[in-house]
Amino acid sequence: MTPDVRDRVERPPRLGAAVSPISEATWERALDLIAGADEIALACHVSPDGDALGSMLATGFALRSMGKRVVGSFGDRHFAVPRLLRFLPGQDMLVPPEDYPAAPELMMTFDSPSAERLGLIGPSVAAAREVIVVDHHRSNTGFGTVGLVDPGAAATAMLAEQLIHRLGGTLDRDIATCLYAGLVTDTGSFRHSSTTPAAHEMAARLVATGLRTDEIARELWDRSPFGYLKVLAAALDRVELCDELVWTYVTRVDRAAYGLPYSEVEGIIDIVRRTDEAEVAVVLKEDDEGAWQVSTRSKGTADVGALCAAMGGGGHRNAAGFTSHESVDDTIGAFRRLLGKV
Ligand SMILES: [Mn+2]
Repeated sequence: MTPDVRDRVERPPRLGAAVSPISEATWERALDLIAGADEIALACHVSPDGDALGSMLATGFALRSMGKRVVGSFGDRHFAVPRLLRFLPGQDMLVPPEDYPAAPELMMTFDSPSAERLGLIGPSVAAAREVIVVDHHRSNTGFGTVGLVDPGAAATAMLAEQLIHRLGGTLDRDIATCLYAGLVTDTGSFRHSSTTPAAHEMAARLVATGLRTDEIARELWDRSPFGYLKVLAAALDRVELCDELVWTYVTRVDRAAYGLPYSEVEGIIDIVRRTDEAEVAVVLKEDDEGAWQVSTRSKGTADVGALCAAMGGGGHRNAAGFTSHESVDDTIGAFRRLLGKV
C-alpha cells in the first residue's frame, strides 16, 4: 500500500453510467448504517462468480479495517468456494449458511438481484433490521432497505469500490485483488460491451497497487483439472446447431466419472458461444441435486435476460440464466419457442 495510491483515489471514482441512479442521500444512508453497526453480515449470490465473491470480500476487508466484525456467506447447499476463486484473499471471513446470522442488525448483499438468489441465507433478508443492496443487475427486484444499485456499472465491484472510497478506505493489494477479480469477470477481461472508460480507469487504479494481473488471469481462466477436458469433450460431442442457436448439456454423471465439481463446468458456455453461425448459445448443466442450471449468451440481437426472466431466471441482456426441473429436450424446446426459433 503506497501513499501515492491513496492520492490517486482522492477524486471519487467514476461509475459506469453518465448519471448514477444512486442519490447522494442514498449513499449517506448506507454510510450512516455502516457507521452505526458493530457487526455486519455480508452475502452474495449462490454459486458465486468473481464479481459476487470479490465485491463481498473487498468490502469485508474495508469494514474490518474500520473495526467492524464481519461475516460473509452465500447460500449453497454444498458450501464451498469455487476452486477458481480460492486464490482470493479474505476467505477467513466466510461462514457456511448454517452459521450465518438468522436476523442480522445490518446485512449487505452483493451482486444478487433478489433475496432468492442468496439461496439458503435469503431468509435473513426479511429478518434483518436493515439491508444494503449492492448490485448492478437491471433485473434487481428492489429488495432491501437501501439500494446501491446501478445497472450502468459494468460490475458490482465498481459499486463496491465506490463504497470503499466513500468509507474512507484505502485500495490495498488485498482489496484491489478482490475488486479486480470482479471487474475482469463481469467485463470478460474488458471484452464485453459493458466495458466503459470508467471500467478501464478503475482497472488502472487497481493495477497501480501492484497486483499480479497475470496470476489472477491464470487462476480465473487458464487452469483446470484433467477431468475438465474429458467432461468438456463429452459436452462438445453433443453440441447442436439449429436456427442460430447452439447448445449442449453436461450431466452429473459426466462429472462424477472424473470427480469434477459443478463449479468446474461454468466456463463451458464461453467455448460454446464462440460459434460463428449462432446468435445465441445455451449450456445446460446438471447440478448435484439433478436440476438443470442453464447458462445463456447472446451476441446482441436477442435479449437473453428477458428470455431467462420468462423462464423464471434472470441476468443481463447478453448473459443470463435460469433453473429447469424439466428434461433437456423440454427445457431447450421451451427456450426455443420463446426465442421464436421453432
Ligand atoms: Mn456482477
